Amino acid sequence: MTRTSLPKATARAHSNIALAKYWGKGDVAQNLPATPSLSMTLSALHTTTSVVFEEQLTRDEIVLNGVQLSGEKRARLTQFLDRVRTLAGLQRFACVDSHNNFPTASGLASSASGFSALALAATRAAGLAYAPEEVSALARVGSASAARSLFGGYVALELGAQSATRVLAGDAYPLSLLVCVVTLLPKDQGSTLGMAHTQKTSPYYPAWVDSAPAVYERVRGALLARDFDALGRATEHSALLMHASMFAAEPPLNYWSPTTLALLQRVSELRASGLPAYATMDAGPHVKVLVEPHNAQKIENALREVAGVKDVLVCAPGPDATVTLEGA
Ligand code: 2P0
Repeated sequence: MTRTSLPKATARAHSNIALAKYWGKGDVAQNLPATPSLSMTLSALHTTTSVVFEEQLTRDEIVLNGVQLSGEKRARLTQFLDRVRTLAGLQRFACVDSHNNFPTASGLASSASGFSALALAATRAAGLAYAPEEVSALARVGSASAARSLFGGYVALELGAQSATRVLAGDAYPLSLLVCVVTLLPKDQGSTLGMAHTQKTSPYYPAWVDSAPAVYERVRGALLARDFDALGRATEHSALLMHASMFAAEPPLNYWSPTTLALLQRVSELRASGLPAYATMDAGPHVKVLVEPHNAQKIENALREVAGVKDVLVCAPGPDATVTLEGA
């Protein structure tokens, strides 16, 4: 391929929600997590990103959901594109157009699907024929949770690993995750700063990092055994351990709203009434509820009735990230 015929690459990556959480960095420069994590890729939430490197551009042009990015948000993405340019020996700037089909930067893992789609589209647009694990390692540098979004089903980012790996295919254990949307607004404190603050000021952070590997093993073991209750209990425990470390930061890092608590209460009541359901929360007020598909409709109906719930997005395990090329 000559440099005048670089293609436009369009990638789609699905968001993911960690059942065993990542929170805190073991190596900031390489963006390696301090905890192992395991997620479910989400069928209903995705980012679509096209990238083309063009000779006539004098800077990267980056549009997210129809709006030109500027400032720090743009800088984070141009730094990532610089890395791709270096890897490809390329000097051209890029035209990037990205779209999320769900609220951005609100605790629904838009950075996971976003950096995953960008890593896949940008490498292919730059002519780099990377294997999925190499794209995953690159995406991780942009945002660690993005390493997991390259793969469908259930995916782990093990402690110290450069890239994520699939633990189980989605159709081998098709659970449902009900994403209860509590706000459409972006969060006040992004994950990267939030975890640095927790790491620096929370006396519970070391306890979180110490306990995370055993909880990760519980999540992984229960998933492989298809033991729903054990999986759900370990999933809730991971989320609450992580949030406890945030609450104990100074000043506290509280991503919860009254609706978050009302949803947790409702999940607990549903369980007591014989409908197995388990909750997890990320860096935002939304509550994601893990259920078995045959109970999903009843539980969804109950969660929609909780005051403050704006929507419930029903997800199955999502697919691998994909990419198409035009003009190659
Ligand atoms: C996770 N989260 O495992 C955890 C649970 C949020 C709470 O990964 O600094 O956007 O870009 O590597 O990946 C969100 O953190 O952070 C996240 P960076 P990222 O899904």
